[in-house]
Amino acid sequence: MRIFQLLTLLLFFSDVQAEDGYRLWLRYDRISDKKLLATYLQKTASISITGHSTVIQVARKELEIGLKGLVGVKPKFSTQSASANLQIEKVSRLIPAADLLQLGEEGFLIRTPHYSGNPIVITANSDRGLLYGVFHFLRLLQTQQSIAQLNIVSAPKMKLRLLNHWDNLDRTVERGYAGFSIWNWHTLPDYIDQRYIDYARATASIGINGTVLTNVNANATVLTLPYLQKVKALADNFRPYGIKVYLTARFSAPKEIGGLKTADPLDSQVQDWWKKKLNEIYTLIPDFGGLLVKANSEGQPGPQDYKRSHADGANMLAEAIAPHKGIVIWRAFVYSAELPDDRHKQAFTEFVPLDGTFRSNVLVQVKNGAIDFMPREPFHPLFGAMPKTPLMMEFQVTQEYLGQGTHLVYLAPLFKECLDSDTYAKGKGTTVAKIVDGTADQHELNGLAGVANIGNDINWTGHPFGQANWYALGRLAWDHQLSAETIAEEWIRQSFSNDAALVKELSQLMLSSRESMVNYMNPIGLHHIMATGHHYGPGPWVGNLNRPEWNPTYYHRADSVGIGFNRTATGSNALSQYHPQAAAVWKDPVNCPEEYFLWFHHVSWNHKMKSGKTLWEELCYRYNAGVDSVAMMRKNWNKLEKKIDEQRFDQVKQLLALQHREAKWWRDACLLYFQTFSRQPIPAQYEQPAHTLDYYKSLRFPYAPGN
Ligand code: GCW
Repeated sequence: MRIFQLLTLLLFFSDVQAEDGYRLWLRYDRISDKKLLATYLQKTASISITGHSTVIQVARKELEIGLKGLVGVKPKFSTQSASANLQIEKVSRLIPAADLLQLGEEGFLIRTPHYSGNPIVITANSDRGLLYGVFHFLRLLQTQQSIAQLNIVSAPKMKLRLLNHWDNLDRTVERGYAGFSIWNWHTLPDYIDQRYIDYARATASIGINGTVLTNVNANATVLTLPYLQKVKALADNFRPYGIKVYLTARFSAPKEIGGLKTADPLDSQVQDWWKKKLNEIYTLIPDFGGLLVKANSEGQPGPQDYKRSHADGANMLAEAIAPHKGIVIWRAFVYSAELPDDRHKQAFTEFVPLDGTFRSNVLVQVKNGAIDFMPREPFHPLFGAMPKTPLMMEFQVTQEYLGQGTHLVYLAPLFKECLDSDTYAKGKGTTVAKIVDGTADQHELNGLAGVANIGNDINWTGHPFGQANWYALGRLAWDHQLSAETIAEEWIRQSFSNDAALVKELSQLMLSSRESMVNYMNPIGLHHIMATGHHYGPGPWVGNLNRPEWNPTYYHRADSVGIGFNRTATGSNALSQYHPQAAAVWKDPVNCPEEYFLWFHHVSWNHKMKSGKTLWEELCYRYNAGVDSVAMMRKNWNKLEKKIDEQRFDQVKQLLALQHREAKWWRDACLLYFQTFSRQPIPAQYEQPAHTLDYYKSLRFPYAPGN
């Protein structure tokens, strides 16, 4: 072989081996621990798997890929369970019927029954359950768990576990920071990109069972036949992974693509149009999941354009989709330009009176907080306030206000904080999680969704650690009792390595990252003070936008006396929308946890905080603590150089430097601006701003992504 060819070949292989992040948490690298490897080899030496469905084929394929990588042997499959070491079978006779009962439709059981030799049994009531069991089994191996005596019973706590893509048909992604949309609408339906399959594998591996393909700021074109054929192609490829597709419905579609004069939900022609449209969709995609709707919000059309209510709109669609057993997910993210009331209160005011009027196949999807995916937000007062309506959770996985594509921010602590909050709706302990999973009010229909952070970047999420947020969303939708720590550890072990010291270091880095971000962006309950439009970086001075509640000045209310939004009875009284016991936590300025202080109170610059510092000093301290913690993250990351592949090490190193710079930018811009009100110096022990306030105000980012 010529030297040139050899070099090319070498280069090719080194490329293939490179950790570009494409493999996500499904890397399946060889088990390094020799003893474990021997056990795994023995336990998987022969595998029986019964059934022929496409779901079973996918499970087999994943075992093949997984075991080939992890133990280095292509598994031998048979349908004869008696002698196999690993027996994968629906409704296994080795497992008592009562145990199967608790698994429901999608759960699984992995057990080493003491009798009948020593096989491992993976069983479930459905093929989808088996697939989840297989993914879990592979996760056990990847995270190097003992599989000597297994007894795992796992069933999802939520019925609907969805990704919401805010992807447009032109492949731009609203609030997307990882390139363009992974859906290549132009080449669909003929061309099935391998990425679609790998997306389905990763998504199914964490238990997600539905994907809304399109942006909630919807385009009716996706409901036209040529596009529905493209949607069908995706649905056909996702079905074997237990993933249903959903679409966003533009409320004015009957006018825009149906030629009608109105989209009034009480108009019989409009109703017929939707019925026919849904028949068409279900003819192509018999298991189509349903429609997600953003209506009368931020300029989107909706039933209120015809003086009808949100329930009128949702019920009209729900009726049209009901014969197909589909559902309608109606978003509660509404606030109106005309209403002078605190935006915090508007969704509650609008939706609570509608409780009990929605059809049984409607869920109302509520963002975790009442404003908008802020770094820290109290839970949305709607949770617990609409007992007759299933409320679905909407988390943001893409990091619109949370560092976009440049900051390492692990979001599981944010998700958990909300899910574990006590609404007191049915007495102490009625957590948001219990409202959302349906247990508080016995809703069989229930679910959790996350706005996807996925794009066509080689590593899917832009920032390599963005993958952890996609992972965490799925794991928490499956089991919201998992801790942020457990999820981080699982993810690290699969995505980096099982080296105990590395796992510890990376966990610490991830688990502290959300609090750092809160400190350098929005400490002490500040919120919505980012720059206009693209929302990249700070913009607390912005006060000239048409709608009052789009202005940061509306939220922080800084003046010569102090700063913060008074939402108590002497202010907007948003607190009155919470259960009195929940409100009691925040109501009293003396006891209000300081992380929510300026969210609920207007506080004097000289107020003495728990630390003994004045509010102004505390603000300076927090912003600096945020920056310092990013400096610490950089230092700790650099120590890991020998333990992490070169490619990702370097990528994250650069991104952390960027994050450090941006954290300083947030700190300096915000402190300089708030200083114009506090009229006090930034204490000398802190690094002083590098530029003037005018400089920060002059910065422009016309092409910032995601806008
Ligand atoms: O957070 C805001 C975003 C919008 C988004 C909207 C929503 C899809 O800035 O880009 O629109 O929320 O959730 O509807």
